[in-house]
Amino acid sequence: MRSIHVATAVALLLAASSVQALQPPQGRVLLTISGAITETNADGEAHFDLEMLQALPQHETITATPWHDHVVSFTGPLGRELLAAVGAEGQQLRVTALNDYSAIVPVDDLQGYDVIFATHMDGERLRVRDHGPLFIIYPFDQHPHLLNEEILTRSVWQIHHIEVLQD
Ligand SMILES: Nc1nc2c(c(=O)[nH]1)N[C@H]1C(S)=C(S)[C@@H](COP(=O)(O)O)O[C@H]1N2
Ligand SMILES: [Mo]
Repeated sequence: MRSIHVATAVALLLAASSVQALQPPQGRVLLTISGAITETNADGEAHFDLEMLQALPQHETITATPWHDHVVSFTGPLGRELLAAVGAEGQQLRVTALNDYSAIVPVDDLQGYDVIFATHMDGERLRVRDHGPLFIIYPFDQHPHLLNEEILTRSVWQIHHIEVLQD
């Protein structure tokens, strides 16, 4: 009996915490996620418009960066929430930019730190000319040891695609 109740409670908790099925995007697609994911809304991929990205739990990171001459406020979805939304199963991401730059980003970075996929800087949409539409921002000022060449190579801007690599 007891174990049945535990199982029921676990199922309810899972239902309450699990992500909604991904709806198709209504607006322009800013980000596609492919690879080892369980949640999709278009041809085996997850497509996100701005509204969908903003519906995810948001985080603000206030930090200096190597690319700005003042402390900046970035906002956007937390990386770990984005991964949860697509049911990411791999441990590594290949993050690709509009200019075809790409970097491998360990999922551990997103689990261990409040890494965001910034959509806004100082309250304004990131345009392509200022590193938009999406810019991976590590919390440099909160964790100064992150300011190293390895993490900088993972700080991809103008992101439009993430592939969750199969383990
Ligand atoms: N879209 C995009 N993001 C990128 C890069 C790039 O070329 N394109 N260069 C990466 C590398 S190798 C580093 S070290 C940092 C800093 O690049 P910078 O020295 O050109 O500012 O940004 C990273 N993010
Ligand atoms: Mo670099």
